[in-house]
Amino acid sequence: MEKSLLQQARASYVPKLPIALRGAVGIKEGAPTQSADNQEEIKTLFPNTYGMPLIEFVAAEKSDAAAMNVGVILSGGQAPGGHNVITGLFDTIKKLNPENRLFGFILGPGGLVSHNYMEITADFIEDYRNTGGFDMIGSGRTKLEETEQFEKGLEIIRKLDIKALVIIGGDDSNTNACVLAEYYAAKQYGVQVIGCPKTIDGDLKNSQIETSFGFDTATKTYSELIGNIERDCNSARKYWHFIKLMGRSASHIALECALQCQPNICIVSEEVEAKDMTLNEIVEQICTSVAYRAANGDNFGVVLIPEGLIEFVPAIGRLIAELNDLLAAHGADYKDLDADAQRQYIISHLSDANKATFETLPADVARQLSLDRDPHGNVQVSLIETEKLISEMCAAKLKQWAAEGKYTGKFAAQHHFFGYEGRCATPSNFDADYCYALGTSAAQLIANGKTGYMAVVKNTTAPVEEWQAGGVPITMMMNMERRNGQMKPVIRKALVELDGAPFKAFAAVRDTWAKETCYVYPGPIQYWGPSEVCDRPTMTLILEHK
Ligand code: FBP
Repeated sequence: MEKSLLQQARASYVPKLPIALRGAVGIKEGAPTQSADNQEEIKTLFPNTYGMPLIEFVAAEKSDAAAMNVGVILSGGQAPGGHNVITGLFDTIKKLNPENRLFGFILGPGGLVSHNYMEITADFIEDYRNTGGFDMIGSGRTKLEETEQFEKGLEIIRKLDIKALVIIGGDDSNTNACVLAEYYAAKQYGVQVIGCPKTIDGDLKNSQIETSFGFDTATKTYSELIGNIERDCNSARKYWHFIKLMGRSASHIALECALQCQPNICIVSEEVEAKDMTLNEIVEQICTSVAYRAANGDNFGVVLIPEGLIEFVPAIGRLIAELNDLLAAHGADYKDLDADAQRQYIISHLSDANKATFETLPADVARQLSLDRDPHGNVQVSLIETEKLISEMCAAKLKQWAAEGKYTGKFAAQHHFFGYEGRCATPSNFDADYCYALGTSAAQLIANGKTGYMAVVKNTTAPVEEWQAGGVPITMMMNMERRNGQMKPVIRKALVELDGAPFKAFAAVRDTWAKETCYVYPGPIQYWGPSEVCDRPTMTLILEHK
């Protein structure tokens, strides 16, 4: 691998670890836990892994661990820091016993089922320390949920004498990790399964998980780009920039970037849903800012749009729910028809209210909503050009306002989508340290015989030495939700809370941002330099833990 100069210098960064994980590690067990909701159903579905206690790691005199081989899987979308979870895991199992071996399953959970793996060796792993990306072993979105897949996986687990699997993934992948842990426990196979909280989306968090890894680096990367655009926009003063930001459902990324960059407008999907807003009302909100600023001679601005917005507009959300059921029950009847015939089939099967919504959407957006789903049943919102849809609707509204004499400015729009460019960025110090600690914790959970746990690290707004590492039973985060037309046990996704500190901080100042030019230019992630610049956590984390 040819390495850039930054990569070469960054390779020697030694991630900081919480004190409890630096030497020999012991565990402290808390009280039994309960699931987030639907306790009786979750308990019945997970009889072997329900109710386990929280675990905290503490410094110990010495720790004994039996020899063990471990398998690791990267699952779902890339997030900066994944490689450091693996280096933390590798270094710890080797420290526990140099004979221990680590196997990586290639291209995600599918690698376990198809027995596609490689051994991660000391030489090999050196090239990946503190690097972004998941290219060390690749990632994939295969959903592990069938008994046949679990049994197929067991064959290779037995062959490689693997004691435990570490699944590094988001809410869907950790839900599957929990199902797998329960299955192997019920069968008494003696195979442990441990999860790690990954996703740039920041929506895998709760009372026990402060943040998912990758959110810090991805939002800092986007904020650098948004700040650059703001400065360009404030220099030329002739464009409105519509920027769609990744985050499949929750608006945490958009909100964090807004807090860092202070754009004129940031739409928060959760607010749109709570206020039962229509697309037209969102457009009016933006146009009001455009018209106000134009009256002051400011024909420029920046609008942030979360990529999940479309699903949160209540009328469209109701349409998607019906489309999901239709897809589950009759998808096979129409998925191979041509585009027009598919559209007609769908229209003829929808309820009147949803049919009306479907017919008003541009054809490509309607098609995306009705057809393509990822293996977990999610609408692929990254493929929908919401930023163009909204800016075109704004242009039409402003034209109408101009005709009515309500607006006299010039409106020229530029469009951007920031998503993939943040997912593999070189991890910030925060993510490099956090991920290394998560990998170390996963190894310690395995060494202590735990299964069905997620590795966690808390108190992350304090200096790293004061971080608290441990494990949380995955069942504790679960509830029942409707997926693909059926009620399923899943990890509850954390959406932006409208009474939470980050949203309130934003809501308190956004009217000023909409009228004036208050841009902040965060600049690029810094890896060396003053700690207040290099080690600072996200504003979301700081505000949530004030
Ligand atoms: P995960 O939930 O798997 O971490 O993925 C997050 C994400 O980056 C979303 O923000 C985005 O909508 C989606 O993945 C894009 O998926 P893909 O990489 O398959 O295009």
